Amino acid sequence: MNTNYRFSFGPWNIHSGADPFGPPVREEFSFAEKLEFYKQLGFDGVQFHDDDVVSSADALWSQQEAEAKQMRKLLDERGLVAEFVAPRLWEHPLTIDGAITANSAETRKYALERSKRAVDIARIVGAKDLVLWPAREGTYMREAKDPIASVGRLVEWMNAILEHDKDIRILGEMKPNEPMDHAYVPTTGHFLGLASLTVDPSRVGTLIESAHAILAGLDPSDEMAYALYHKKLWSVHLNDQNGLKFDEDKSFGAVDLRRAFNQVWVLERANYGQNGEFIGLDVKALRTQSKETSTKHLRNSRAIFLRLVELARSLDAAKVEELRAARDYEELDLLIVKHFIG
Ligand code: GLO
Ligand code: MG
Repeated sequence: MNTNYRFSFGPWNIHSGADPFGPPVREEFSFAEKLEFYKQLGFDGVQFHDDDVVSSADALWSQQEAEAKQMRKLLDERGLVAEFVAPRLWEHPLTIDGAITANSAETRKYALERSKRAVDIARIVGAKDLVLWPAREGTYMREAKDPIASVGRLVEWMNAILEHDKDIRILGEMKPNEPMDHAYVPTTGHFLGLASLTVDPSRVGTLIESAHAILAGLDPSDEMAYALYHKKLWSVHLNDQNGLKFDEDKSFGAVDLRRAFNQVWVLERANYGQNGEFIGLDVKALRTQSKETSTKHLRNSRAIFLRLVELARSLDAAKVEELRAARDYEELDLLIVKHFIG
């Protein structure tokens, strides 16, 4: 049993509260200030986008290299580790209609070169994983791109990354929609199918985000179990989601405690974390929070996770087996609910 969970989050999880319908509502903490929150809140791992590490993804390598080394120093001094680097391929003027699957050859070239740079940056900050969240790799309308070619382009991108660096691992973080209407590779299962087509499937795995599974109409704990059976669950983005809306990134367990419990239970049973995997959070503070109270969602998500670990461990496993054998799921239902409400 893993008794020593390690937690991570990204600097974007402390934010100024802007949404598509309104501007920021609180002043942004500087990156230096954000870094100080990690240990204070009980976190050891930092998740990065490439341009969280370097000031510009388009700058010269000499500048990026110096900035990445400086970041490594800041992490080392604070006893923090970089969990992963994700190339932020969805904000650049060239990637308005996607990056890896864009119709424009110039854009696809940009996406690949930038992603290779992200791998080089990962190496310097000490992260062994590159996360691919294919934000705009889909369409607003079916006729806009060639869907078969698009799938192939994702495989070609993975192959080029795997060949660029012999140690890097790629973690696909799949999401069915938003910002696009439909993503080409909407779920973990889709992604693992593609992973098997790459030049080195042993270096391609997944990061599963609770909200993304829910948006796909799936149960996050079953998605995690599926990846765990494949030995491909290399990170998670725990959070919560109130049904089929925009990606809410609510605090873990804040909407559906039982659904959160089942994620913890499946991670516990698989001894998740034994190979250094992080409990990553991808949570957003509600827009209504003040600046001073805008890190509570991180504190709360971590605390809820740890409380659910206790509940997973104190659940009467023999009783669960007995009720499974008797096929008395009404009684099992009550056992679980009583375990929650005492
Ligand atoms: C958005 C994603 C996003 C990623 C991050 C790292 O829906 O969850 O926050 O997790 O960019 O790849
Ligand atoms: Mg995420």
